Order: sequence, then C-alpha cells, then structure tokens
Amino acid sequence: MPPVRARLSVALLVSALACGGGGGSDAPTAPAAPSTPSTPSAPTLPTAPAANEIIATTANTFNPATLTVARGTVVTFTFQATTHNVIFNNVTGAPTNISSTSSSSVQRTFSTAGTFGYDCTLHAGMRGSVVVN
Ligand SMILES: [Cu+2]
Repeated sequence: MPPVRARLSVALLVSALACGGGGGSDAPTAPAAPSTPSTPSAPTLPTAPAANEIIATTANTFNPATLTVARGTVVTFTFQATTHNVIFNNVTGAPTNISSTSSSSVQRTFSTAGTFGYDCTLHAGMRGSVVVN
C-alpha cells in the first residue's frame, strides 16, 4: 500500500493532464468515429490444392505441376472456372483422359508406377505430371 502522499500526487497529475495544460476552451471534441472493420473478401486465387489434388487453374496452370503419389492413389483433378482438359501421354498405365470441363472435379486412380505426363490441349504449355511410386 503506497503512502497517502503518493496516491495524492498521482491524482493531481491526472487532473493536470485532464485539463489540457491550462488551456482555454472547453469545447468538446467529437469522439472519433469507430472504425468499421473491413470485411475480408474470400480469396479465390490461388487456391492451395489439398492432398492428392491437382487444380486446373484459371491462370492456365496445373497446381501442383508435378504431384507424387503412391500406387493406387485416387487423384482429384479440380477444374476452376476456365475450361481445360487432361490428355495423358501415351504411356502404359496412364489413366483415362479427362475431356474438356470446368467448375468440376474428376477423379483418376493411378494404379501403375511410373511418370504420367499430361497436357491441356486447349492451352499451349499447360502441362503437368503425376509420378507414381
Ligand atoms: Cu487448359
């Protein structure tokens, strides 16, 4: 418990500050308007792929470009709003191609070990691969 004098000093200091250092006007200042919290907009891009998911993006890329999975894994190809297809290289064990689609998800099972490259034939250079161990 501090001595009474100490507490009194604090009280005097507070009142000195409250009167604004010997100022004149007592005009009340308008309180600051409460800031309106901005509502964060849900990001649409880029969307991080889930495990065993490849996203065909509106930026004409496959994300991830290379996905490595264990044999027997079901991979989900998720197509954003842009139309893409998935045409696998002609390699034994490659899954069935995915014809042009958008705003949907298509699953393919990779049952054979190997590297399975694929292209979207609608967009030059849009390609990826699935490495199956
Ligand atoms: Cu494409």
